[in-house]
Amino acid sequence: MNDIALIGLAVMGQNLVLNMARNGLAVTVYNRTRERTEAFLGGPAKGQSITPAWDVPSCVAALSRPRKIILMVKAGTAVDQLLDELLPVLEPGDIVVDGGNSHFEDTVRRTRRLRETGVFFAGMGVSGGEEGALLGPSLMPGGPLPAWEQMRHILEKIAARSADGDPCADYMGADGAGHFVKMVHNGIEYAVMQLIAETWDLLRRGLNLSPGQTADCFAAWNKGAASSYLLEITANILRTKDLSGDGFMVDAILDTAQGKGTGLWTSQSALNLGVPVPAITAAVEARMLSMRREERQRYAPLLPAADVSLDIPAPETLGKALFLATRLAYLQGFSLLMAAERTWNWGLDPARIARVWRAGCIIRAAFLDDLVRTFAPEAPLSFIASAPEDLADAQLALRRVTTLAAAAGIPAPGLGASLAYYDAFRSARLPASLVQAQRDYFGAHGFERPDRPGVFHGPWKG
Ligand code: NBP
Repeated sequence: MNDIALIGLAVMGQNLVLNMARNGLAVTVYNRTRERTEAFLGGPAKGQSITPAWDVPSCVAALSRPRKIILMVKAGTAVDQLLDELLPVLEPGDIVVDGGNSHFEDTVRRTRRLRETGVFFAGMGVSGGEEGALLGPSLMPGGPLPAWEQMRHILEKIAARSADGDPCADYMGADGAGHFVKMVHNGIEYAVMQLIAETWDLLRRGLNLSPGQTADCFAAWNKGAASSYLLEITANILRTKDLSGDGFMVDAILDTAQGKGTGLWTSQSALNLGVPVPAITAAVEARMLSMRREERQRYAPLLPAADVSLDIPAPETLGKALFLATRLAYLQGFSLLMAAERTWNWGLDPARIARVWRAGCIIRAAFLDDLVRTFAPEAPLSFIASAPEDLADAQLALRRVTTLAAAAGIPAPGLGASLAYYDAFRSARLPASLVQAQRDYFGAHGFERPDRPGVFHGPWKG
């Protein structure tokens, strides 16, 4: 009898299977299209403790009880179709883990559906791309606690390990918690990628650095507390030459960025929960604007350019600004996670989430160690404000960099949104009083006063 089955042998599924086999697990694999299974067994899986199944019932029959099955299929109807096939041959106590990028609301629905059958359904976020799946991903399982208790020894074995040896796999909480955490992970990923891209644009167009110099900047910033996987790969990307020409690879790539929707889901969920995540939303919108390439090409020569002179900041200033904006993007993500916890009581724990993001995933970053130590859910900004002298310097840098962007006419929506978010928190009084007055003027919506209780109306029309 095998330990576990994996269904869905595209790139992520194959690599997770190879990871499990390398860690001593006996794995049964099944894929809807037979040829994919055959190619896998004849190729990368050759000589490993991996056995094929050619239909769902024989896949389940090959497993020891309770049966453990991981789905790595395209998110959406594929998961529901597989559950329809699996349920008739599963028994109470068996476990189905959905490791795809499912929307958390689908996961909540499926968890409820399976609860009635006694079969456990666990939605699990998986991050790290193909390489992570093979060498050690960050795993964010949610759903019923007994499913995690049964799966824990397997997931901890195949997960990435942080520098202090902790496995980057932990229980995120009930129902849709695992997929919600993965969705927010991807939202933060969108934001940080956009912040890096804007900073690169400012280095090139604002400071007129050569491609090699921009790569050197990102490599230099990828040190100590500021180091991260995304900075590391950015330096590597910027140094890569286009083998079919004589320029750099990044310049040969069409400037339209797409996405699979998880950034948009994060913004939508944040709006639904009433939590501002401006850096994430700016990143989603920046991708949308990038897709309007024809219009940009058409209007570029027609719209007047900026003509403002200012002191150009040194590249180090951009590095400091980027690091602060990056931490503000994580802060927005964690604020969203805490709002989800207040709404659904899944048991989300910011420190546990930060711990599983320390290795294996795309947003792994050295400062997550600090975040694990200092993050206080009741005072999230204390994470940013914990080193006031550094902050004084960093906020000045972010201010100078957004000024450069505005003066040079280079769009930097993520950096600008991050600064506005920061400034909103340092404004003891915001102009919302005028908005309330306007609402009361035209709609008699009423307003409150800080000096006395009650709801009031203004003497607007005499
Ligand atoms: P894909 O997302 O491209 O999905 C392909 C797999 O889904 C194939 O095995 C395919 O079987 C199967 N499938 C489909 Br499509 N419809 C099916 C159905 N109705 N019934 C059964 N199987 C069906 O693969 P992937 O890129 O390896 O990603 C797998 C999951 O992991 C996705 O949810 C993805 O969002 C998530 N994820 C991906 C990454 C990444 O970096 N790629 C990272 C983290 C998470 P077939 O061979 O018969 O067509």
